[in-house]
Amino acid sequence: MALFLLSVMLTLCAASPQDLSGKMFTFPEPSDSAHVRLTTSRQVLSAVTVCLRFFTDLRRDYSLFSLANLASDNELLIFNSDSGNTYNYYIKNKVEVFIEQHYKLNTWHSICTTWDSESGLGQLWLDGKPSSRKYISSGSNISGPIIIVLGQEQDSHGGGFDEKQCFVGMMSDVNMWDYNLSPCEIQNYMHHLNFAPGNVLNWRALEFQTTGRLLIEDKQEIKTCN
Ligand SMILES: *[C@@H]1O[C@H](CO)[C@@H](O)[C@H](O)[C@H]1NC(C)=O
Ligand SMILES: [Ca+2]
Repeated sequence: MALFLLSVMLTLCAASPQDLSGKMFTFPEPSDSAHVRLTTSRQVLSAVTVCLRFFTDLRRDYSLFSLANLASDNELLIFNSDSGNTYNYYIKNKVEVFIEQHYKLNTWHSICTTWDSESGLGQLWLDGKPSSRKYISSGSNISGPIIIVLGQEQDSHGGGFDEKQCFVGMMSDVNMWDYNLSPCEIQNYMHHLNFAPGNVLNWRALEFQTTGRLLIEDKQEIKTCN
């Protein structure tokens, strides 16, 4: 009976996408457990774009976006290292390093990453500025069962978290597409203009579960108050 209720609850949670427009996830303290698990029905991806916004004062390594499957815990991983100036972008456990990605602490930033399995090229756009396009991995798709985690870095399928790599701060506007956004679409995302919402993950209809101390709050933006 308990198992039955649990499975009903899990089904209900998974079946109710939420519109998080104007909201953010707040990760208020380091831990090896607090995280958001994002659910998608899409399990085979021959190309991807991930875009999100973040705000932090971390000077250590941390994960921004961790997608694992059974074959690799770093199937798609956006990992900030070297005191914030370098991004390690993993696809299928292969990594390319993107240097000189300076950004101010205590400020909202947008980041988008693209990859496609045909060319194998990955690219990163920090606050709308492109990186070099670099070869990471080609010839096979990202495939399921996919587990996507915000706030922690997976070293196993859905687990293996390390407090030293957790995210502390705020995150918002997480979207993922099964194709590469054009440079113009990335600029539109960055400037909060019209863009096609993610067809793999859509911030306006997000299916997720949270674990541990984290909050969904109104996004804080400094605007003129009337
Ligand atoms: C990747 O997935 C696409 C469908 O999304 C499929 O057409 C293609 O054959 C797959 N490629 C490989 C190498 O499995
Ligand atoms: Ca990992």
